[in-house]
Amino acid sequence: MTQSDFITSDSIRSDFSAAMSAMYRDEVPAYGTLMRLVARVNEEVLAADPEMRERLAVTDSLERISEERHGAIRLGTAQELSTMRRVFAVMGMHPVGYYDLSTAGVPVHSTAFRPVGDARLKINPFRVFTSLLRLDLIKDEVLRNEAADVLSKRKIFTDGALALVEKAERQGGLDRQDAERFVEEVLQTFRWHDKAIVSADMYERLHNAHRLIADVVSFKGPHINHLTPRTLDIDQVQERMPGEGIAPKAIVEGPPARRCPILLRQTSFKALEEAVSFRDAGGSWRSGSHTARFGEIEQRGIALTPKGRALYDRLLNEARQRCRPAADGSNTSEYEAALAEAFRAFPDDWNAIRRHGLGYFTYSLTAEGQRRKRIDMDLEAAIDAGLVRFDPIVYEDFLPVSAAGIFQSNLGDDATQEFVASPNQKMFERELGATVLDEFTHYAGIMRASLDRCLRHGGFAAAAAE
Ligand code: OOG
Ligand code: NI
Repeated sequence: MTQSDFITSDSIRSDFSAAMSAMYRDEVPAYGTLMRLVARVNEEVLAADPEMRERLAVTDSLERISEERHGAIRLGTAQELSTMRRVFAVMGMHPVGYYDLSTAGVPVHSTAFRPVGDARLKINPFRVFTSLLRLDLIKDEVLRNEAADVLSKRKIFTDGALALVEKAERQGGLDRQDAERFVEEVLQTFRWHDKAIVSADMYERLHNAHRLIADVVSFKGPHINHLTPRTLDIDQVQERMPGEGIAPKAIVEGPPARRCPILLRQTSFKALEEAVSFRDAGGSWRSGSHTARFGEIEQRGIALTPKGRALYDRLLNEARQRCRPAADGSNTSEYEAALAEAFRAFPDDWNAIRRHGLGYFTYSLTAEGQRRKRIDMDLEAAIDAGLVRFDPIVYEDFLPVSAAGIFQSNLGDDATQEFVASPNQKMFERELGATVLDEFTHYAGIMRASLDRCLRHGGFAAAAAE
């Protein structure tokens, strides 16, 4: 077996993402409806906005849009998390970022497994928001121990999946046949199971402690709880969802609608109540229901620098202090107005965002710039002269406040519960068995590399690139 017989991790990720999407479409038909709506809106946007189409084409990003999606899972133990890390590594997905959701009343902390680096993201940007349940935040000690006991006994990966992960690690890759089996085996972990592994009584007690605890502990595996396509116009999709028989949550999370989209805007449809059955002490099955799976869409904008992110956080806080969005939608327009008002302080022009150091961009030589042997001017002058162009770098990560809003809306809005804020990245990384990549460092690296490329070709004054 030589290296050249191996399938690339990027191609395994693409195959896995497609397989997951097909499985979820079968399991949750509303996801298929949403996908079709998003595809239609994206086509319309591209037809109406040639400038956006051109920007996406120039940056090789047009193809990825229709393929793009993220999913989310919730795990129960450190062992599950660290094995999941090894599974995702085979597909070229690595942990980026740490999200503490305890502050928002959700007893988990999370990371996003995703491809790292511009080229890999362009091939297929599939990501999975992965949360680990924090049993340490459950107050009831008896329940905590019972839950830990159930979790310690379950096996969420098939033997075949584990064997292939080990093989991939040993060999440094998988050949085509193994890669196909790997996708098939790993997919099983994310399937929905309608037979719970706990009794109706225990489910009830877990559910009373927190809905999310019941979701994680009661089943054989971490069913994928949503898959989110990327849209180029989230307001359009939100508006047209009811026409397709889908009821969206009251507000779009994240920044307001803008000419220059920043970070991430998300909305979802409510989780479905699905039939499940619980095992009684006597071994018989009792029917009940469980609510976990939902649909979500998102629109991605530019990745912000720490300075830009601080401004975003401040403005979002300001808006939410003025008007806290009600789950029933009764003050949606008031909230939207407060949000738009607050965000007037955030420049809405790519060049202003760039010059203020608020966002990350890639730089490249234009056709004219490439024709020049040497560019004897600084970067800003080269941009003004049309020799260098800049394009926003897409935000590939998540937002804790938005994630909390999505969690809440799907857990039932009455379920808001206080936990002591206790971010613990060190503990998370210990459980993960690795450190998470800092997203800002990553984006800064992509920007830097693009500048260096320009510099090598154009040789313009280096000082400008600082
Ligand atoms: C994850 C919610 C977070 C997002 O897009 O912010 C998320 C979950 O409900 O498990 O997926
Ligand atoms: Ni999501």
